[in-house]
Amino acid sequence: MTVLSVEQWVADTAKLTQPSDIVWCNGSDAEWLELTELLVENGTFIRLNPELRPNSYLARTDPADVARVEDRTFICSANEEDAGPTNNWRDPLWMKDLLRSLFKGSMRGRTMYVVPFSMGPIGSRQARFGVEITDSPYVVLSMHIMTRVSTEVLNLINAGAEWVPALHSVGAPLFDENGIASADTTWPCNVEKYIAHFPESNEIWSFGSGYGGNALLGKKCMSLRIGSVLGRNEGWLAEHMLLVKLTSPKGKNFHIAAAFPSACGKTNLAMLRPTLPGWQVSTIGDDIAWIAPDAEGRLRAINPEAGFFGVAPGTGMKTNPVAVETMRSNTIFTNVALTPDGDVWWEGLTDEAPAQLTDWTGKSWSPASGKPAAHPNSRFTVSLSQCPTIDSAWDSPEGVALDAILFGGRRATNVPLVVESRDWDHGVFMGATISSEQTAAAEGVVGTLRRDPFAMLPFCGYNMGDYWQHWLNVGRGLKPSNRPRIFQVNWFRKDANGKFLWPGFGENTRVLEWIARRLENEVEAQESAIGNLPIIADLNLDGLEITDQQLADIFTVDASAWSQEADLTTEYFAKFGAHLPTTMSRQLEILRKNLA
Ligand code: OXD
Ligand code: MN
Repeated sequence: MTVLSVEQWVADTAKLTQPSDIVWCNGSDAEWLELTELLVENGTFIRLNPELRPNSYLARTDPADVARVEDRTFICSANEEDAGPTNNWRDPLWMKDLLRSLFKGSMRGRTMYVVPFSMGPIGSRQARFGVEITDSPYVVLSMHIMTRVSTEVLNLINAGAEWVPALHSVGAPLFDENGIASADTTWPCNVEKYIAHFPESNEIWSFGSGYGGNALLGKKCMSLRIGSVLGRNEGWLAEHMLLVKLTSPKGKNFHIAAAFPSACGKTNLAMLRPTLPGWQVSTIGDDIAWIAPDAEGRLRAINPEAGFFGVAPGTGMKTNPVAVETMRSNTIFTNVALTPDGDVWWEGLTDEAPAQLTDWTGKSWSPASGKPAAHPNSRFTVSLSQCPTIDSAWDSPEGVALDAILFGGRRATNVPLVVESRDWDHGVFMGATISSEQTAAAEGVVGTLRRDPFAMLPFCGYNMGDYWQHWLNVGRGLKPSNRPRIFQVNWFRKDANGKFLWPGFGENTRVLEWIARRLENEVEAQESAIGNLPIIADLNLDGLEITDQQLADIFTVDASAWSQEADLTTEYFAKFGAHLPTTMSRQLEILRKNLA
């Protein structure tokens, strides 16, 4: 689809953005060394104590550039309807004009880096290539970790492979058009931000932010928004899912992909330490899975990423010891706190906060400061290869054959701990109706449902109704016996007093064990209005302190509460008009009939 040569694109972009220098990146150790030294020198990076945290760095962002900016994220398809009611749409010609004016001279005085990268192992039929142009060395280093940066990618593109042009500028030139200089900062960015996607030409243009998914364009922009469009066109699925291998005490392996909205503990589940003896979880990915039918009619999944970009707060020896181990070295930390001996800290790393810290804004901090030392969205960026529980297949070009798909939200009510779909179509309905109750005023009205279908709300690059139909179509193309079984899980149900009913974390293995036993047809399930529930006696609850009442509560299907939820789903589905698959309306009718 991309007819442009990389060379021509780089030349055109340089003409537009006017950098002082162009560097073609290759992902080498020498490049890492050179750029880390540059960033330490200019103050963007603080080198952490090499004895405590070898080859690791702390970056502090501008306080106005700390997260993905969903309201500044745009899908620019020719027809507004193709972006659908869940996306911010802009006319592609209008947006290109605007972006050209913003990018004009935006790299003056800076170096423009050209970063050829692969999402997925180079050589995998499921991998896709991209080239990111950026004026941020922080982005280049993060791309080293998060993707496979290599000259081989450039050679393959020059030999004719498809690629996605991904253009990024922090939007902070060091000179204006008259040559008048502005002072540099340690985190250059622009108050105006645009994260724009052009699904008809597979292009990404990102302006004004240096942070995370706004700037590391292989991640949400390419692997999900553009990826979902490529998947629709080519017959595969680009998903916001973790990917793990579960191994039973008998040595049987199950590959599981799981979609959860952001901030529902995906990284914790991807690195789960089972509490049940003999069970093992090995990690393949914590955020994104690319899933495609293979020649045998099964779904195979790869993790297109090569690193973790995990949320630091709440990650500690109790909640996720594997993540803590993973980031002992070779890690970029962003917006965490600094200890007096040159190491990092964040809320939840240890039970007790150190007496003295430098907080994420660079100010002196003590537990009496009354505010968090690390930003709530502070991050660690580290290679998958450093994860002690990494699965041997993480880098395999063939990926893994999927056995089960899990959908989870953060639901205090209604949704049981685990429920199995009756069939593929019902499973797609479960995915389409994922939601979380709002827990903070900042998210909306507390207690109302935030819909996050397939956990893809901010990440689907086309009309969400068409995306559901695509899921239905992919399932229809598989032999029924080959289709992964679909389950809904909910670790967050609460009792009447607002207390969590389920301990979560490592204890979630008990749910995975039941799922594995279902996959092996070892246990029956009981039908309910919303799907197949476990027979309580089949759950392994050995050593778990949970009362019969709590167990009953966690599996209660309250028909009247579910009817109210079905009404909300009717309202929600109406937004999609003619793009709502009839199968989804039929599933909603089945639900209503079952509840009656
Ligand atoms: C993420 C997210 O950062 O989903 O992975 O927000
Ligand atoms: Mn995510």
